[in-house]
Amino acid sequence: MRSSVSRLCLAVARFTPGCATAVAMLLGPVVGALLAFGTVSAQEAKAANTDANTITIDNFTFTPPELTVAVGTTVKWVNHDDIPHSVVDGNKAFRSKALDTDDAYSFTFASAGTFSYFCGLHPHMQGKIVVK
Ligand SMILES: [Cu+2]
Repeated sequence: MRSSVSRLCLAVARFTPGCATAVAMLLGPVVGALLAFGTVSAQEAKAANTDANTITIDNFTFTPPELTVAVGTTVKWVNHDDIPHSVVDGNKAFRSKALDTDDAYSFTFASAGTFSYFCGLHPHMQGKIVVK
C-alpha cells in the first residue's frame, strides 16, 4: 500500500501541490462508501433485532398479544392507531405515557417473570410479556 501510494504521489505530483491532498481526494469516496456501507449494515441488523421484540398497537389490539423474551431484552411498543394508547404493567413494573400515533415506548426486562399489561386508556386492551 505504501509503495503504491508513493507511486501515486509521483504520478500526481506534477498536477497537485501536495501528496496528502491527492491521496485524500482519491481515497475520500472510497472511505465514504465504506462508512456508508457499515452504517447501512448496522441499521439493518438493528432493525432485524428490534422487529422481533416490537409489539405493535393496531385497532385497539397489542400484536403479538403474548411475547416471550430473554432476560435483558428491550421490548418496544409502537402505536399505529390514530388515537392515543399507553402501556401499563399490572404490577407497576413499567408504565408509558400516552402514545400518540407512531409514538414508541421501550422497556428493558432485567428480571424473569410474567408481566401482564394493559392500555391505561382502554383497560380491555391487554397483553403479556414472559421473560425467561
Ligand atoms: Cu388504548
